[in-house]
Amino acid sequence: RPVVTRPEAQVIDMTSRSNTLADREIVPSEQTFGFLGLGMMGSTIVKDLIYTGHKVVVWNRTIDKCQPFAEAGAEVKDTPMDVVEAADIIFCCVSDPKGAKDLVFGNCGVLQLKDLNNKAYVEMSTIDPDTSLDIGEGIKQCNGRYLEAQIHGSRQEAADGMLIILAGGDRSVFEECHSCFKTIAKNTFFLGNIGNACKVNLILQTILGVSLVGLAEALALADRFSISLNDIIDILDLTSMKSTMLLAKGKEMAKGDFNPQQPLSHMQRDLRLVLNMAENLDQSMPVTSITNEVFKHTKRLGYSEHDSSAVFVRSRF
Ligand code: NA7
Repeated sequence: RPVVTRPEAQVIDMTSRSNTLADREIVPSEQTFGFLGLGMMGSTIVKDLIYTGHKVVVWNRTIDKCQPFAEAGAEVKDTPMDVVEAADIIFCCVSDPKGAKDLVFGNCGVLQLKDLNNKAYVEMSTIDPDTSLDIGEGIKQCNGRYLEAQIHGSRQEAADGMLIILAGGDRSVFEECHSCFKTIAKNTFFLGNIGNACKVNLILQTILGVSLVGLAEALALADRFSISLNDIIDILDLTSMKSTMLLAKGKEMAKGDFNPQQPLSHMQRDLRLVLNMAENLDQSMPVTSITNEVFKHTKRLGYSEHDSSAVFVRSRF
């Protein structure tokens, strides 16, 4: 198996601002916002919230990642529970459903506080509807309010303030998050009950995952014929099939540049969640199943932390 170089560690640039912020006239909410999880998405979001004048309290499992935010004016806490005590509305943005549940139900988690006193908890980590229902139930049983706010978009779209927010659950929380959502997103949708936003987000990810594997296989075939991939992309651009995503990902595949905008491990996690959802409904999804296998295999080849477009490498074998 060839040795695969890990992508360079991404470092958040605390000085960069998205161009979109200048046009949005954001009046920051007076409430204090807690933030659990300062990965690439969380960091990008918190940076812009601080810049637009929101009061922010943060926690991250690896504590070192909090330092630049402390310097930028955020308060740093030792545990998720401490963040909940200090904030009115708490956002969570971690890798997966297990991490999201740990932060709520685990030791030093949110529910250790017993009485949330009408505080709001907003789940931004990509999760499945059942996990969201469990978290929502736990929060409500402790007198809290719950909103799932799934963030659809790449790390670059987060940096540009161009995410799409898909929300479900408590409408009052959705309204109270208005200035935060306006800071980070180009559109927000309130989709009703808990679970609906998770379903919509995972359905969109299914379209993305299946499209990427189709693109990768087609470009790999072109490569076998020694047809220039750039020519294929230029021609694709002139057809009715063109889309910003297909063109951007095609260019990345042609260059072999898999700088993680949407890490491959996240894409495979999403497909796994989709298939579990479908399983519960006896819904047949043969193409998605194969797509999941393709991403799983690419992960095994060492491309977990690369962009999802690295699926092209596997197609070329
Ligand atoms: P990253 O950059 O991989 O960051 C993942 C974050 O999740 C990071 O802060 C991790 O903490 C944290 N994490 C992961 N597992 C846990 C557990 N078990 N407990 C606490 N914290 C945890 O991902 P992104 O920021 O790109 O994406 C985050 C979410 O946004 C994801 O669901 C996307 O789909 C949308 P660490 O720094 O490793 O200590």
